[in-house]
Amino acid sequence: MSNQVGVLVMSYGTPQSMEDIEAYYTHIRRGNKPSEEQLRELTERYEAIVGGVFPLREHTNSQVESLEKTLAQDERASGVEFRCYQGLKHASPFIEDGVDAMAKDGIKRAVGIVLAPHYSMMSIGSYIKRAQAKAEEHGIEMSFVESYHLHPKLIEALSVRVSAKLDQFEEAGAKRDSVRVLFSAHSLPEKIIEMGDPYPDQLLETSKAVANQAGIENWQFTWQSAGQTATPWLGPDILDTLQVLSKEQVEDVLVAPVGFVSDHLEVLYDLDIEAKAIAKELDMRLMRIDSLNNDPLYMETLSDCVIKSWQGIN
Ligand code: FEC
Repeated sequence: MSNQVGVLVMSYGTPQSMEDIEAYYTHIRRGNKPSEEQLRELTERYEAIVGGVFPLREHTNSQVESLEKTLAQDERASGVEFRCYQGLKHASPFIEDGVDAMAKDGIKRAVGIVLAPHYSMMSIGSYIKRAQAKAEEHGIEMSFVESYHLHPKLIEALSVRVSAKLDQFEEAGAKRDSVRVLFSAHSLPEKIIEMGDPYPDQLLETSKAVANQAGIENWQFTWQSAGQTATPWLGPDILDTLQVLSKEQVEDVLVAPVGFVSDHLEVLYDLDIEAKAIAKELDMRLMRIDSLNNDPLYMETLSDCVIKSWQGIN
């Protein structure tokens, strides 16, 4: 029997090039092409952050590569070769392509994990559904990591980042305790609440755990990057939160986007450009924690979850 175990590492996906933005956006909109105005608006956002390579592609590639190396070094994996395959939700190589590649290599057992720590049926749930359907076609036995939002190494990596930026605030003359820490994540349509989705609670749990570990009390949670659709999305949005904080005379804000693990559009544009511009108008100082990208503690979080999931099917 082969000692190879496939690891399907799933991520949101980003266009390959500027010409690819329309196809990418159409995929996100489940086959409906965006209007010219929507396409122009998204293209402009990418133009503001892309210097050749789309950042999310670079980070996903490097996370998949680093995870494979981290797994190879884990003693619990001795005698087993974990082979990582990339599967993207909205771009090539798609989730189904990743599973096809595993089948082509003769993989019979695999673990699926998403580069996003919090479970929602609209995010992780849909990644898993697609991977499972394809794996069944190929007769691959797969288990999945559904969330890892309280993994001690993830919490440590995030709290170290929060503390490091609070140090910077202090060095710049701010009082540590008066910096308001805003934990944030991608908003989703409000209907997920009625559906009993664990996403909002898991995000609050991560925020509380990081706040405890970093020893901070001056914090709150806010949403970001909501879509423009007719149905309401979870709020308050970070841009509105900044307006409220300004009225409360808050001068220093540290954003910790704990729902994301990489530098990409929603961080590099929505926070670093859009939110920073609003903060400037309001005469507030806004900083953001560094993204995890391929931080060793994050890689160890993923590798621990993969191994535990594999042990369950082994
Ligand atoms: O850098 C990049 O190229 C991609 C950045 C990116 C990430 C990301 C993560 C999440 N999304 C989630 C939910 C939704 C829902 C819709 C939606 C729409 C977009 C659009 C772009 C986009 N998302 Fe995204 N998301 C990223 C990018 N997202 C671009 C389309 C334009 C726009 O609305 O701004 C609405 C779909 C619809 O119209 O029906 C819902 C969630 C995450 C975090 C979990 C994960 O990574 O899977 C949830 C990164």
